[in-house]
Amino acid sequence: MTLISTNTPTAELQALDAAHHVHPFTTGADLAKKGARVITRAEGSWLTDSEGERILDGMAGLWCVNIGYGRKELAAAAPRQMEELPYYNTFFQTTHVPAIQLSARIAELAPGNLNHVFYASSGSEANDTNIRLVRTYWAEKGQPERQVIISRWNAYHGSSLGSMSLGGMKGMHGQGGVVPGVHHIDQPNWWAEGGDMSPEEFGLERARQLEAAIEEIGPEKVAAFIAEPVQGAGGVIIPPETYWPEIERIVKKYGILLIADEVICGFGRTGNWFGSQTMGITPDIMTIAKGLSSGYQPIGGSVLSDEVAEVISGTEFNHGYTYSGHPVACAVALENLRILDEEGIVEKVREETGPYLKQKFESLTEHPLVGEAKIVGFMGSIALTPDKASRAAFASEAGTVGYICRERCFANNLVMRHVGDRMIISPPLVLTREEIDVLIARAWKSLDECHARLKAEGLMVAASRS
Ligand code: PXG
Repeated sequence: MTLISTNTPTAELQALDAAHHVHPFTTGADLAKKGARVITRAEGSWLTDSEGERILDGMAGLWCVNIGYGRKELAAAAPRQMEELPYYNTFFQTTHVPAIQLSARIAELAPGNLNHVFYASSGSEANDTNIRLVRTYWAEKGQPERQVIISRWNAYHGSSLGSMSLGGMKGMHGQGGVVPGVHHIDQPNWWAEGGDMSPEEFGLERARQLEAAIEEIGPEKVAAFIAEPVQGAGGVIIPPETYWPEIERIVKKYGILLIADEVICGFGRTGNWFGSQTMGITPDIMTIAKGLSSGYQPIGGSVLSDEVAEVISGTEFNHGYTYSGHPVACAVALENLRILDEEGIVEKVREETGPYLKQKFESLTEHPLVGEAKIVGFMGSIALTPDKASRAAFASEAGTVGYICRERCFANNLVMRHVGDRMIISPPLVLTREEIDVLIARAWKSLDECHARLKAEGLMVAASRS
């Protein structure tokens, strides 16, 4: 075996990585061109790489390290639980203290009558659970023909076959096909798709696509509508204010279940414990993961309303994962929730650092390359454009400019992702005012460098409007 450590030279680590490690959402060509950046340590909101560079993590890992890196309390919770009970399952009428405790705590934090948790190890698994769960729910209610789940184009609900089918990423659908019974409507992305409508008109138009879809499919065949309160991986798309109230009216009118995918929005990201609270909606089911453990352990789940849980418990739901309610993951999640609560981190995002970040982030619209800058709590995005007035897209293939900008950010030791030609941030919720200033300064510098390169390469060109 080749023995390596964080002291092994970077090039050697990268070569071994490229030789044996198949990465998600990464091309072999990119890895061959430039090896993967090797992250060796992290503390607070800062990463350290194998070259000793300190990088500000504007994405909280993958939108998950809400509490920041390096919390000793979480690190201590895992071995403590491992020594007491490293594993036992929650199948066949058994349970254990960490799963009981965490379920009761989530029930306290979740809004309304969302009082019951079915565990998974990830958001993808939890959304797979949701597909089977809502169909089983309707079968139990004597309406087994209610099979169709309506979702949205450009939604992200996970990467497993079921959750990916719920999602609306066409590039993913093209790799391996989709499961039947999912119908997609358009997303409420006013900047890119709103045309000449006002945001308010557009929000209503997009919400009413749900009603049209239900009528077209047949209301007796529709089981549920699933959506992220604020789309994350789709580019942090904050819907117009008219959108969610109209969606609520429609799901209530037809009596279909509303699944809020809170995998990113949950646990403080939008300034409340859940994005549903920020958007003012009352879902029947919430998908949770990521911030539940701040990424320190893989854990996710479906939070069910009293009514949904009661119907499901009327049958034996033949579903579950070996690691559903894993005791170590539950113990770490509990410690994470304790700290988020006791240190008032969610309130800080809502009342202190969130408003400060909003003010600074929105000032990026003064940059010549930036059209809109939208942010809720600690998740935000900017639209890059060659022409602000017309909200034009670039003539180059979508993502070309975003990729250049992301490369500049990375070179300036800031992790800021691109989705197409939108740049997104979702930093740890513990980011301080001083760190917010660093983030904005590095973003501005990266935008300048990107802009200079676009001008030099003749890429500041608007696509013709179709
Ligand atoms: N729902 C939502 C809303 C998500 O954002 C999942 C479900 C799936 O969770 P798991 O734990 O199975 O990954 C997600 C995950 C990105 C990116 O690049 C986003 C996610 C995952 C990986 C990358 O934006 N979101």
